[in-house]
Amino acid sequence: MITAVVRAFRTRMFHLRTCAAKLRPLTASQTVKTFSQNRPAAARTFGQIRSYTAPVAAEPFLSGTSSNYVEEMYYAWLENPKSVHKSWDIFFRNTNAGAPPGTAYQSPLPLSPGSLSALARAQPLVEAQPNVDKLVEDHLAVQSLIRAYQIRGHHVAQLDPLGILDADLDSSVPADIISSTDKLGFYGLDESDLDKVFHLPTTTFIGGQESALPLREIIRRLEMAYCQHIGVEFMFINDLEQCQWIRQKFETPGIMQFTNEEKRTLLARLVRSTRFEEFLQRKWSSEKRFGLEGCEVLIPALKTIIDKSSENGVDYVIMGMPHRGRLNVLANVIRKELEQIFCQFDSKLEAADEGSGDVKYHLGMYHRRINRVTDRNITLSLVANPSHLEAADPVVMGKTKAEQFYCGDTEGKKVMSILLHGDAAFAGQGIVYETFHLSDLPSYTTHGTVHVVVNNQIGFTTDPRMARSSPYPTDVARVVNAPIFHVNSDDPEAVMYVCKVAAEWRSTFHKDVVVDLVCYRRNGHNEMDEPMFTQPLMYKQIRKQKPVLQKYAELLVSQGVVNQPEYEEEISKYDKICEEAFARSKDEKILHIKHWLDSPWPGFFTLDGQPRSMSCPSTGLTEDILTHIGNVASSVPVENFTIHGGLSRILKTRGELVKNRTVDWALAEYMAFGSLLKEGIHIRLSGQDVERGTFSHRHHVLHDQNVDKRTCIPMNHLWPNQAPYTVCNSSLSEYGVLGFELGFAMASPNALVLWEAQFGDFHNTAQCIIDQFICPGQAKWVRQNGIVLLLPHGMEGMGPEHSSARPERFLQMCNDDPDVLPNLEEANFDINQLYDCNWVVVNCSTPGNFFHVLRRQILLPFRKPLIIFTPKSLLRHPEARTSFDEMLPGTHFQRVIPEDGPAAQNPEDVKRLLLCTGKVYYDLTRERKARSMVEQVAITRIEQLSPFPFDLLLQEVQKYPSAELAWCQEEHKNQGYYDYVKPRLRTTMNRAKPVWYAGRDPAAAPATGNKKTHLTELQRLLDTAFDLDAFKKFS
Ligand SMILES: Cc1ncc(C[n+]2csc(CCOP(=O)(O)OP(=O)(O)O)c2C)c(N)n1
Ligand SMILES: [Mg+2]
Repeated sequence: MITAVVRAFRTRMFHLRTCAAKLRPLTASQTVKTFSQNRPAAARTFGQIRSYTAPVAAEPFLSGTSSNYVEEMYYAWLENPKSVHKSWDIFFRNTNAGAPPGTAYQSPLPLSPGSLSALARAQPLVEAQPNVDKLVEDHLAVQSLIRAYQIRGHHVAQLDPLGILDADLDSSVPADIISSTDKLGFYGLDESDLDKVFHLPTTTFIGGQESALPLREIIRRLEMAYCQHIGVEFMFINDLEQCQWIRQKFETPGIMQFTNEEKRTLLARLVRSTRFEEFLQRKWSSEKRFGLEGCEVLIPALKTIIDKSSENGVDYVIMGMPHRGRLNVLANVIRKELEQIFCQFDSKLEAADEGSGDVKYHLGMYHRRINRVTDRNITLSLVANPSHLEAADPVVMGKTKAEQFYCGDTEGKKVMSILLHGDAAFAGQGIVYETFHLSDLPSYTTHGTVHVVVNNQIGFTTDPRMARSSPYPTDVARVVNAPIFHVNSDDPEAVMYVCKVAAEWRSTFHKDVVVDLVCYRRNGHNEMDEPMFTQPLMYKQIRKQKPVLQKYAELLVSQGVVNQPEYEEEISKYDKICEEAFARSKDEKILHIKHWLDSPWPGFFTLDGQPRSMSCPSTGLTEDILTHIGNVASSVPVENFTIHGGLSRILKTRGELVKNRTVDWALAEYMAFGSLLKEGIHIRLSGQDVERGTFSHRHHVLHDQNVDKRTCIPMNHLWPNQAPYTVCNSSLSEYGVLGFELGFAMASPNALVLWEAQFGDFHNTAQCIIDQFICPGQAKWVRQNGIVLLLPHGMEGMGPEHSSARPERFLQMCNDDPDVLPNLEEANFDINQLYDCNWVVVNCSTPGNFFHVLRRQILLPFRKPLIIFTPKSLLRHPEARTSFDEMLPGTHFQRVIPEDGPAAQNPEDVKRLLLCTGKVYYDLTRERKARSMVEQVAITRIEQLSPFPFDLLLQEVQKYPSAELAWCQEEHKNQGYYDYVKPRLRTTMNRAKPVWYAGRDPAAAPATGNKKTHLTELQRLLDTAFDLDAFKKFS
């Protein structure tokens, strides 16, 4: 009750303060000019002062813990004397009227009948005086002033080590920050108020043990907290506890203290960071390495975050970072053997692994070691990344989520991620925003990421003033209320402090936090690059800039924390380590990319990294299993759960299908998932609206129609001890979510991770993940990945936007050779082909085949990405059904479904063999039947487009010796599969026949927006497909 009352008072006071600040008329000194005053460069002295010592006389009135409460009541009373209890009204009237201490108080009368009239009779001791207004206004002004520093102090913090640019790209000083005494006028105060003592509100910690301070001291302490080498941005956070936590961390006098031991560790880490780059520069002066010079403090910063997190229970840190300083992070944070890094500079090194590898500053790493500070085990993993800046962000998140999931870390207490960013990329790349939006979603949260920005105030050659419209490069983080700690990187202790706070924030609140290391780049973009072409002034200053190691060493020597010989000894010790490793690196003749794996899969491969077999068992299931899954899929497996009437009908239809021993698309998917769950395989299906399914066919999450948010996932009620099923509607992001799922799939081979696009064409906003990770991932980084992409595809007359999942793009990126016929006699040809390919591309025409290919994905002894073009109209097509018979033990995924009708009985008489894939099959068979051409035309479906089933197609082609061969597709000629299939078909039959085309003409758009045109085009392609003279004119 009391708390509620106090809260009400506080709210009221806040309102009062804001209004007071707004309503106060501007004084003469507050002309427009004051709002854009230039920041006085030398107005402040920024020597670090870490303790606050000024003695302050406390006011006799209002002291102790109750003072804030009383103060708030007082202000409320000033606003409206009736808003407080009568006894307080009398008290305040007496106090303000000048009653001496001790006499203002009159005991409140007991609250009994009659007490109100007694109160009313109580008289003030003296009448009110007019100076009350000034007193109150001044107190309010000081509170506003404190708040102004908390909100805007960072704008004047000295963050740029070069002293050239303002980190917020704005040189003006906010009008409410006291950069000179005349600015006190903004608050209605003047110089004479500086020595007056003001009571401090509960929302500040600058007082330490004191509850009141002279104004002069208040301003000094605020400057110390907010305007030195740390700029704290946090007042946009809508959570009082979190704000108080941050205020306490930065305002408490003397809080930023380091022991001599900590200072020495920091120096040693700076030595390693600096000397590592110098060593590389000495040995390979003309090699690109994207050195860290100008931000050497990054290494101790990361180590501090890791130390602190380890102390708080974290034992696995997953990191993602761009090029800058990556080798240094590998060497000095992850502790990759130095010789392994150095040998990468040897161009004569031969690759031992399959694949094309990647440059040294993109490779990943996984390492388990003891954290020396905490003496606890810690595993560090740096995720391999492409050049595409920030693309690895969601991947790191997904991998982190998976590692948390598999070790039961539901709150992110054991596994965490750290993401590093460049300033230009952090501000410019939209994926940063998309990734932030995953950070608090139940199925995607990793319970807080620590972001570290290497803010060297330049992006390649571009000045930040040309590269972003936001004040800071970090503003994107504000969308998730992440606190942002800007820090001048030439102050290593300030950097360590904010890193420590960032790690504590993450372990306290489990939310994202940003450390913005404002630094510089000593060299060009890379070591070969001339920065003076474009940044002459900046680089003149940089040439004069003393390296941070030297500065800090001098500071510690002057403080007597180390002496010069000790410092030099530390340097030569590390140089020796580098030299010895360099000598050893010369013995390395072979490069094993597998030593650079970011996610090992223990036990999945043989010790030398090979699959345990080269075969795939049957993907069929017993009748019992099929029936059981079917029954659960068509029921509500919990009591008293009311589902929607429409859904009841859907489930009833499902039940009938099961009784008839058949499956449609949704049931086929159920069977595949449900059976894998039984086998201990975790399944995760993620994407926009996947729970119900965009086309309302799936319904994996049932919603109780009577109880809000009560849901049931029947898939999780299938078997005792089954693996968990995760199905999650995602945020509306393809790039972020696909990257996330790819990362999730990296963590374990024993999971089926699927991402479904709402419509297949939307995958193009995730193109970077497809082009840079999924397609070439194994070739570049050796790591296999079994992610499945479900891409709804098909020409249904819905216009250009929802028709094509762009099969041509995926097929163009397949690594199989169109002109070379593989050795078809090879044992396990199909599996070997799968093993060699970069990804598998399928377009199933039956639910049964969809079921088999999903199961095969896990039953294969290796992992490859699987791209599935999934249907829309076939989800409900009465012919698109599969009998249980085709899903029983012994059955397999059919790469090709050959013609099995009358044409196949007399193949010699067949005039045309139509080859197709996907749903056009149903249009073709309907048309063939209508034209009574079932004996003249054979229709064979290619279900697995890539790797291309050369072996099975050879059999098909040979089976129909007199038949013309035509590829039929509903997609336009320059799209779809034609360009992929045609050369391969010709290779299959040694170019013995032409491969004709029946389909739409080339076009720029994937489909027409006009339904009638769509139907006309369809009819035209069917006419061509069944006109046996259609190609005569060409032959
Ligand atoms: C998506 C993307 N676009 C462009 C590039 C080319 N590029 C490489 S580094 C770089 C500048 C990056 O600046 P910043 O993020 O500030 O990092 P810094 O190099 O300064 O550490 C650019 C534009 C890229 N790698 N990725
Ligand atoms: Mg930069």
